[in-house]
Amino acid sequence: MLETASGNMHCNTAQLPKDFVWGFATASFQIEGSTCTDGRGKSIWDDFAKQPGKTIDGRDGDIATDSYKLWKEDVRLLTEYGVKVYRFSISWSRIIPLGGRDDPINPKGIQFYSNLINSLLGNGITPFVTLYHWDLPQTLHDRYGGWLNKEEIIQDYVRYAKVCFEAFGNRVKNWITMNEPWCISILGYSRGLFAPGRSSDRNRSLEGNSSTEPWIVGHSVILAHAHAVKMYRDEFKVVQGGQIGITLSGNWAMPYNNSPENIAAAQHALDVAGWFADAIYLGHYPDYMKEMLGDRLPTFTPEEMQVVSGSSDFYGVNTYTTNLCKAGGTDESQGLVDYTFSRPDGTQLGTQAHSSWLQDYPEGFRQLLNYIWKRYKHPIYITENGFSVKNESFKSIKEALHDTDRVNYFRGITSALKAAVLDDGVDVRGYLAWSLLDNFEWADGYVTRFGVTYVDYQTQKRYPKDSAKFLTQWFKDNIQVEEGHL
Ligand code: BGP
Repeated sequence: MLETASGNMHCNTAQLPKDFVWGFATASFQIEGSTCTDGRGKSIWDDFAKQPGKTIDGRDGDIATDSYKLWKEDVRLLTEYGVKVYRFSISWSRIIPLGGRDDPINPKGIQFYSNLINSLLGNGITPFVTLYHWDLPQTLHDRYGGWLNKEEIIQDYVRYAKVCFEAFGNRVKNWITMNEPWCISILGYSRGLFAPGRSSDRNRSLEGNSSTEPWIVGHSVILAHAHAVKMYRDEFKVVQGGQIGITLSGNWAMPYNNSPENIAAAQHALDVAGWFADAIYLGHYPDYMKEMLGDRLPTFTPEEMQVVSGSSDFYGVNTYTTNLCKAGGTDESQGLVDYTFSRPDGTQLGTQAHSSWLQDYPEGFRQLLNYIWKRYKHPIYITENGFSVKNESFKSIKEALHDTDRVNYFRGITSALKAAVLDDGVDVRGYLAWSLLDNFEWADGYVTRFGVTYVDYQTQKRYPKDSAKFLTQWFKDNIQVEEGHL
């Protein structure tokens, strides 16, 4: 564990390097809507979100923030906020509606993203493109079980990636293969909270086996990622000159107190994140995962490991909070370590967000960055970070625009970011806040809002919140200016 980093967090006046990039992140299913438009095929989230009880407000992604139609408005906001980069994801089933390697490509899907990319570049904004942010084509799930079928899914994913590199790689130089494999595996195949909603808990799902499926799925995701990276490096990188990597979940874990069991529990929480990171950056699964899961954890053949090891040019991390970890309680063999936000003396770690799993603790953010840098030694991009203000959906628009808790969150985070980069020497290359807009927050429907832009879902009108202004100003003040751009 690293020592608390709060000491000199607020006294650093130097600036981040001039090539440091910042911006916002979104994901296709969370913003696009128009799920039946221009030949898009179904994704596993389309029908899942419509099943009773799967989203807390009973709403689905059919309209979302209507960004398939209103994307120019989104680009206008990005320009107004003065970002350098924008991270969005491509909907696989817009590009290849049936998903598979022999299935036809949809020219209208290609055209949509091509227009978006051109518009971003025309406005001086660099695209960071995620290939997979959880919206698997439904057909692939129906045909062969999707991520459960390693042999099939690798081939289909690699072909999809190739279509994207061919269509957009002349303009896109920053690729992210997968968003948060932990969520794909654990929330989709163990807890049944995310599509395809499989779980051993028969109150949640009629199908699934939580003790085996998440590990099989995680393994397929790593291999599909690694094969796509290999193909990119072999066939595209030299000509196109881009970088490619993966984005992993990464909340900081601290022991609840100094008991050896709780210290171990905090390390176990980090090791579960290491399920993907250790394989990709260190070339093996963490010992803890191997001990915990035994032969339920698939193994890599030496040939597979050769493809997996080193298969990321950078470390993309989505990080939101810090957990105080406790031994026992939650079943670690399901990849879940029990945690709390209440310290032993009863005080809270930080301000509570609307999301039950999120409190504001910027020191944890700095410690996480140090941990990743020391352990994995790859340049870091923070590919998501943000805060859902409590009950924002129940406030008037006017009130919601003054999102003070989010501003305070970003104030702490940006200060910790600066300390990590300038004082600790962590190689962070970019920061992307979640999210540009309020959007469809998966199982939380539209009730939980993470946007720096308020979306009125009646009119789809967008309104910048105070947090947008804060981030715009902060990055303006805290990144060195390139000569000639004063
Ligand atoms: C991340 C996802 C995002 C976003 C965010 C907020 O894990 O990559 O897509 O949704 O979490 O969390 P949630 O939507 O669960 O409230």
